[in-house]
Amino acid sequence: MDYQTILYSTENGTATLTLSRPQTLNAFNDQMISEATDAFKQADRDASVRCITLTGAGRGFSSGQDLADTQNRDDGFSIGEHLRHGYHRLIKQMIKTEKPIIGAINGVAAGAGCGVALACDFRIASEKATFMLAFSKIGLIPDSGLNWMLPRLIGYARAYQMALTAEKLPASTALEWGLVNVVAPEVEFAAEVQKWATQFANGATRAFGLTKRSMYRSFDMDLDEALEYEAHIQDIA
Ligand code: LHQ
Repeated sequence: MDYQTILYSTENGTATLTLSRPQTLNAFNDQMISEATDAFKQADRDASVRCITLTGAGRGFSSGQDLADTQNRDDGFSIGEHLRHGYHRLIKQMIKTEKPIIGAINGVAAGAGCGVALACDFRIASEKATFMLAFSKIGLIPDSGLNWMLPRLIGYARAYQMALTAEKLPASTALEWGLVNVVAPEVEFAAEVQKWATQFANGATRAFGLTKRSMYRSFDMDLDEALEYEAHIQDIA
């Protein structure tokens, strides 16, 4: 697949996927959702890829759904169907990709862009990055998995606060709240991302993938089931 809205490259075991519609702060149109989903699939299948980095071109990570694209539609557009056929596929593909995905959050991650950031496994934020549940400003509820992911990551009180206020959460608070793993000054950001990507790409890829699967599965399990599942997966590892 030739990509027009994202950049995709591989080097030294790391695939780098760059959302590339900088004039909109990398807002998702249908094509970008579908190309990003395809690129994650490709990275998952490619045995030479052992770590994936997701970032944004220009000053934003992603501003979420391209609102201009949605507003101009007169084709019986349903948000529910748009989510089911677009973002749900992307988010599920990211979760089922059994390789660590680093979210290199270079700037604002708003709306569905924040959902995509949270579907990454390890988040490195530039000091300039912000996280924003923009939905309530346009009368919507958080989507793209945010209602599932965010309370698990930072607890209900803070997650609901983010939804109600729709304010930009600075990177420093995101770190304090456990929304990101690392914050780096802008000048050191690229090197920091590179450092972690190299470390993960040189690690136990199969075990990293199985750990991701086991941790996600544990969300739906009681302790007995989780212990049994660990034993089963450990045999595979
Ligand atoms: C944009 C966008 C954008 C298009 C900035 N679209 N152009 C799912 C299914 C279906 C429907 C609805 O939603 C969803 C899920 C969602 O994601 S809902 C949430 C959608 N996102 C938003 O509501 C965020 C809207 N954007 C903003 O609030 C601001 O742009 C943020 C806070 C992200 C950044 O603010 P600034 O740094 O001040 O930048 P800016 O506002 O000046 O934006 C820069 C340019 O990007 C500007 O274009 P222009 O031609 O004037 O330079 C914006 O129009 C464009 N842009 N977000 N989502």
